[in-house]
Amino acid sequence: MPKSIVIEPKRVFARETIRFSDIPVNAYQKTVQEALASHAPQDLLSIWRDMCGIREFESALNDIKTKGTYKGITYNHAGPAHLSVGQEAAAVGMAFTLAPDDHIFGSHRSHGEILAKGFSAIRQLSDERLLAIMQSYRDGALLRPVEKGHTGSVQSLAVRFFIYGAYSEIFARETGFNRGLGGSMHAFFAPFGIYPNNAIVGGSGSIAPGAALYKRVNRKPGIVVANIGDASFGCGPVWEGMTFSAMDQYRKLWDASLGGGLPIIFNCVNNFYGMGGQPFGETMGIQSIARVGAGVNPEQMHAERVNGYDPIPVIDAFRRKKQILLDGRGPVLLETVTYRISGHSPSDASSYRSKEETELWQRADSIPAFRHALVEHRVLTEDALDSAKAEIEATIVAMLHLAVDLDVSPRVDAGSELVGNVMFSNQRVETFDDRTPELLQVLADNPRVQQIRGKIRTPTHEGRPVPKMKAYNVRDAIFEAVLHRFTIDPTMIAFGEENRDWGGAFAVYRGLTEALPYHRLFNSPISEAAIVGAAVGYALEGGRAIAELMYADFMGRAGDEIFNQLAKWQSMSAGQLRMPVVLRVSVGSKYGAQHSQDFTALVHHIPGLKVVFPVTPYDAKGMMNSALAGTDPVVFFESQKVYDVGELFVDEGVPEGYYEIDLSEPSIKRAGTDLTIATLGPALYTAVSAAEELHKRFGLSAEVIDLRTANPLNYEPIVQSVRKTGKVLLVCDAVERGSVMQTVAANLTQLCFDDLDAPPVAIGSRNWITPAAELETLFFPQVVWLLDAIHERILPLDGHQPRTNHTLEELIRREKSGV
Ligand SMILES: Cc1ncc(C[n+]2csc(CCOP(=O)(O)OP(=O)(O)O)c2C)c(N)n1
Ligand SMILES: [Mg+2]
Repeated sequence: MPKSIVIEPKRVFARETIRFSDIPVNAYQKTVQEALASHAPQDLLSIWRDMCGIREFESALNDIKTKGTYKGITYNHAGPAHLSVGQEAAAVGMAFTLAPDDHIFGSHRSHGEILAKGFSAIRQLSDERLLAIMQSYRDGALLRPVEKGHTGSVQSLAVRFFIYGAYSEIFARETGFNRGLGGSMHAFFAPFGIYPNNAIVGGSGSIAPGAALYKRVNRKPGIVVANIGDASFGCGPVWEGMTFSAMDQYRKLWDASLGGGLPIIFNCVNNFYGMGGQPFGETMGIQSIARVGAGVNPEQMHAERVNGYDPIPVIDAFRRKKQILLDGRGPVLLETVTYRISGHSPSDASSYRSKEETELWQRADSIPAFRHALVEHRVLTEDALDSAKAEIEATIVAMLHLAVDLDVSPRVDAGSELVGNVMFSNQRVETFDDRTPELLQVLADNPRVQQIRGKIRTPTHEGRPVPKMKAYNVRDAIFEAVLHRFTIDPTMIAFGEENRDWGGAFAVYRGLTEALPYHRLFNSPISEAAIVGAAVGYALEGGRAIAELMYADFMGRAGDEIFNQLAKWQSMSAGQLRMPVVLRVSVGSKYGAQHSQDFTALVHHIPGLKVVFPVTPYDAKGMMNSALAGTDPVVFFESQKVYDVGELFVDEGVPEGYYEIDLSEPSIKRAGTDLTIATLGPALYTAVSAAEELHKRFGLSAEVIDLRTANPLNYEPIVQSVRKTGKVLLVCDAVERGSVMQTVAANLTQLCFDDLDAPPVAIGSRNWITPAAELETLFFPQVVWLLDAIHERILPLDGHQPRTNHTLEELIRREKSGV
């Protein structure tokens, strides 16, 4: 059933006023006495201890970084250290109310948040659970060094473990949370609800909504907090993430039992600075980040600005905001005001602010201020505070000692293939949960399933080619594979622009609307960054997602999410996280310069992505099946030129049942002996036509190989073919400069050097904009180009009169002029 949200002109044009409500600023007005009385003294002591711990952790790091020594420990730390001295109250207040099931995502300046959340989780988890985590996490690699000589409680052991893991991670040690592959800006520890921290400013803004989405769709407990800086509110993806989180459909169209609005708090850690730029008064006009909420939804994201220089108002705010999320009324925007006393990094000379200003904030420093309040109001004695402080500081120094010691905390073996081995998880997971997948109908009743049943899946029928209308095509193949996985894996969701009702941008999903509830298939805002980012967050939490970008051309809008997020979290977690995301991108034609680009080369260049481009129904179904059973991010290119094409190469036809195709395997589409033509994308069909002409006109037998994939790619069958033929032409529809085929040509030159009669030649589209549909034959490789290129550069064709210029002089001319 399509949704029916009727738009009535009469209502739309009725006179009205859009009203905003007041946004509270520093609403917490309890007296210090009242504030302290609302917490147990033991909790207040923990808060104090945590703040002191963070301060010590960061101060030690600052000294190590700037002086190479701290309390007798010497070490030269090469990596970054973005410190949060001054921001401790904000971090501890944020973490205080969060349960281990509540997940935080953060920024490059997250050490304080990580520690605060870790300490908070340690206090809440049972000894058994803590031991189980420490013993199982990386098979006890972080536990062994810290349990030696330890005689205290399990909780104190966990504190040692946690601080040690954090320092080790920062110092790129094998004993770090993520074997040092994350490092200072990306450190995280999922068992305590600490999810990836992001060196891309605002990076968590588009990912954390996916984590909240996971919690809703899969009915998991807990909320999600995205801790992002004030300056990150200038980032498009942050706005997209908020818009995505505030979609009406969660509360208006989704099943109420799922819990309503996304359970996410965008927590702006407002320290008034980017690095040196000031969002208020200089680089933005917002004046207060809380104001942003008013632009996002009628609830104004329940936005509020709180004093983050005191942990108590922050705790109060988080408690209230968490309840809003649990009531299904999210998302929430919180502006937690604090100040970064430390520089942006230890090399920062603070040239952008006055000494007087820093001193003002130092005088108001939350740590001595909190101590003063506790002592003055006789909540805790100076002795109790001092000994808690001394204890945590001693632990931190001891853990720093262990972490810098190369014997205790070695680096990963330099000669090992560790990084290479964790770029992909290469697993096969049938389903990420054993719940019964939610479907709206028996598949036999689905109109699309019924329609496909009547189609012909073989290249010919009763001796004749199959008419287009009757052919089982690429569109059907992708649909079948997607529908199959929806019936197996209850966590699987698909979303993107026009995915529901419309049937997916090019009708690939037609029929899915009838089969799936809203939360498994939904329309997103036109927010490519949030679409990919949410899929990343969803996968990091343990679900499978298919995100769709309507045209490959729009990948730029999701550049960070594709290049820095989707591609990197598996390896930055040292293989502990998986990324089961299929990103469908459709390559257009006929729509000109901004709707017709094949960007395989861009993504193929980025380590950490699988990149495939099937163009036949058999390949599309088998490869989508593999992608959807895997655990790696797959950028799944589809060509609008071939959505309607039936199977032409597999005589037995496309199986109705399930099968998989190895995502690294090229496919020989036509056997031959004189010349190899390898293709990627719809150029396969151009190559097949060229092969036919070569045969008809010149009696040559060309072997046509469809790579089907750009990465990973098994070169063996290609090398075998080229060794046999001694000649190879490589063709794709992407612009020729820097194309995947140029990489393949360069590799084949080395792999087959002794067997080649001519250098490998790569043909692509011209290095131009894609012109109008009427002019496309000037742009995309044509059959005649292939023949001309073979004639000029590989094998003179008897009597052939070239019509296009593929000479080497022309190559030089084009390169020189940059086109
Ligand atoms: C996309 C991006 N642009 C620029 C940078 C460089 N950079 C690192 S931190 C920073 C300032 C961030 O300010 P804010 O978001 O307020 O966080 P804060 O550093 O104050 O915690 C900049 C510009 C980056 N890491 N990522
Ligand atoms: Mg800032």
